[in-house]
Amino acid sequence: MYGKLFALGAGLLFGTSVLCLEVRASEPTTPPDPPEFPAQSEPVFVGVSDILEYRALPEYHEPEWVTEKFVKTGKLPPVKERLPKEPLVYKAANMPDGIGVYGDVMRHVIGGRPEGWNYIAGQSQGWGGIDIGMMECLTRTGPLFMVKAEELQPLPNLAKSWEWSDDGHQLTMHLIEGAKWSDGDPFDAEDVMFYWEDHVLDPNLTPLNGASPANFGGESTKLEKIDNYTIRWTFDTPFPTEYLYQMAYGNFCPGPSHILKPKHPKYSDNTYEEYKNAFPPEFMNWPVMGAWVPVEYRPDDIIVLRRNPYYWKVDEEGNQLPYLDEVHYRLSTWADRDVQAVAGSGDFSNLEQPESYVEALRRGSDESAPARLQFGPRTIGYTLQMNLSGNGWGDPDERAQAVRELNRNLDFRKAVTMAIDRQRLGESLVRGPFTAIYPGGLYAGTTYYDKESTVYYPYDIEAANALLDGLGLKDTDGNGVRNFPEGTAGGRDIEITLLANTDYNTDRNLAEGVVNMMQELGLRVILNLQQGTARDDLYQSGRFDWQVFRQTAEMVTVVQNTAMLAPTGPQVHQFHRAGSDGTLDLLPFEQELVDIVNAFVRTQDLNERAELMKRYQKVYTENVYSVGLTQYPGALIINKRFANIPAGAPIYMYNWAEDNIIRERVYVPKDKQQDYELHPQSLPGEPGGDGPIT
Ligand code: BQZ
Repeated sequence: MYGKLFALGAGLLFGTSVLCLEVRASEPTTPPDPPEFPAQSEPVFVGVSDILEYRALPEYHEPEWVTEKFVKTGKLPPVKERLPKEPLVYKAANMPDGIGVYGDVMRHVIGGRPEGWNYIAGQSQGWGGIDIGMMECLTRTGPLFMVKAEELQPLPNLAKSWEWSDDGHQLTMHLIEGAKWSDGDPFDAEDVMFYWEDHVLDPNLTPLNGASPANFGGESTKLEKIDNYTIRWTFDTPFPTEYLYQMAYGNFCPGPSHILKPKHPKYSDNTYEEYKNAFPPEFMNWPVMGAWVPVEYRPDDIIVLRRNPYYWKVDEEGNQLPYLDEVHYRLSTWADRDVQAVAGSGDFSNLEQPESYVEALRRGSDESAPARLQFGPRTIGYTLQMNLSGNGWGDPDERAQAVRELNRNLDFRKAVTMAIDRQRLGESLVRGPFTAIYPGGLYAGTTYYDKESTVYYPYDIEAANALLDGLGLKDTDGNGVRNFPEGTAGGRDIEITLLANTDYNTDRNLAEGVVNMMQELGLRVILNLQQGTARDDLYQSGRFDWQVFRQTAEMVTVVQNTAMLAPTGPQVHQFHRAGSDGTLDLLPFEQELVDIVNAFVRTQDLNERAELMKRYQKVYTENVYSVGLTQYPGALIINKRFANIPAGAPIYMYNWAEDNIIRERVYVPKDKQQDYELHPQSLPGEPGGDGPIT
């Protein structure tokens, strides 16, 4: 009693906040509700069988010029022979504008750059939809945004059907029969097994997007070839339907084994580095299962792709897809993608950097604007991730190791999260109803989100400083920066490197905001700004203290990349991987998260799943597993001449919009077609050849 009165009196007397005399960390609370932001259009929810099926049709068609210039001249077999016995058939009733016509181009602009075509050895092609369109996968998830909840499960794709054994431990998958790579080589189980055995299971290789055994249940999971078109999985746990999501883009997209195998170290004298780099971007006509094949590459300028003559999908009238004969990827910047899509010199963008929103909205609102904007739900989110490895991941020096020890301390993470003014941070990107305070963890507005399970430590710089005082982190040399305790890193100033991706203004702006806010906490945060690919390499190898990170699908849908929700394997997690001794030094709450995620995958009971994700959210946010920064909606910018763009297509949910809109069904009505083709009436040539043939 008297203590409090004295404190009050003393406080009033000395004009300091009475709180600072008996400060405690702000009471955790639940986050404020995000400001209303209705998505501008809603999907028409359907069942999987309303979208597609696999069946033989009475007749097939192709662009007339293909018949005239290629089939009649003997350069290509007739289209019927180029298609599987039962091609994938897209149903007209699910096509917003019905059966399409051939012709025209989709002009993408991207901010990445191609390293080469060896996607399954970990090479990036520059993102922005180029890999999504080339590398087809066992199942498909992008279009699931339009699938009704009671039927939600990954779409068949290269795997056309599957069934579980009675005990749920085996999954038999049937591959599409008679499909061919774009150079005519048969697609079959050999391609699947080469990907699985010599890439996912090979510890020397990590396919792009990081597929590892942990995505499929760990080392105990087995995959075997039954015959050319049948594979069989064997899992420890019964009915792990989760893994069907992992068999989609990102984690199970086989490569052309007939081209790759001879270069793989297991079958050649190549090193792994030589194998990974054996197919540079200059290698034209790279065989794909996707709708378009790279036929021209001009560094820092453009990649041009032409229609795949063996593409294994048709519409209900038997027209071989895609409708679009050509696709471009202009090699520029992500910000320029927005500008060009709005101006009409590009055709597509995921408006995902809030700095561009006001101008894009202004330009897009004009009746004569070449493109339309379609805002979706708040599925873009950023978080500040701390490297939580204490046993050597990324080979830290003494300073970095000392930072990691702080990262592993809950009071330190609480201090950091309470020193972030999220309202100010969001408004620094864009004013208006777009950004929302994001505490970290699962996103508000998504299936498994539960507000009451979400712990939010509000902005409170006094309490934050008191926490660091309590950790004995004093500014011993009076230069405004706290010092490590004596005996740690020589008692030097606490300097923390912050990794951020310079490909995006948003990443850079958020990182600069964090740097400024940490100054008030007496921490010197030093920006480490890296271009996309370099950033990816640094974070994947653990060479960072902190990083500003745009979150991936698992925080939106949970059912995808589920294994990545916690360090469920040594090389799975974004900010905690195994140290040099191969072990994961998990903190107790991390082990709890791992157990929750593993339990989630093991059950199909929807109520149990919901309860598990409430626990996940509680453990994640009360321990400040990562420091949420901001969450906001994106908008699809698409040129108005395109037809068959599904209503309510989000720029990011189960995948990016480049997958969600099903580009192989998109077309341009004849009267709106433009003359953008750079290689009209040509087709891909021989793999490694010098370009398209006419
Ligand atoms: C969308 C996407 C399609 C990767 C990439 C890029 C990489 C990350 C992420 C996005 C780009 C676009 O995102 O920003 O709008 O077109 O490509 O793949 O950020 O650096 O590693 O995860 O998807």
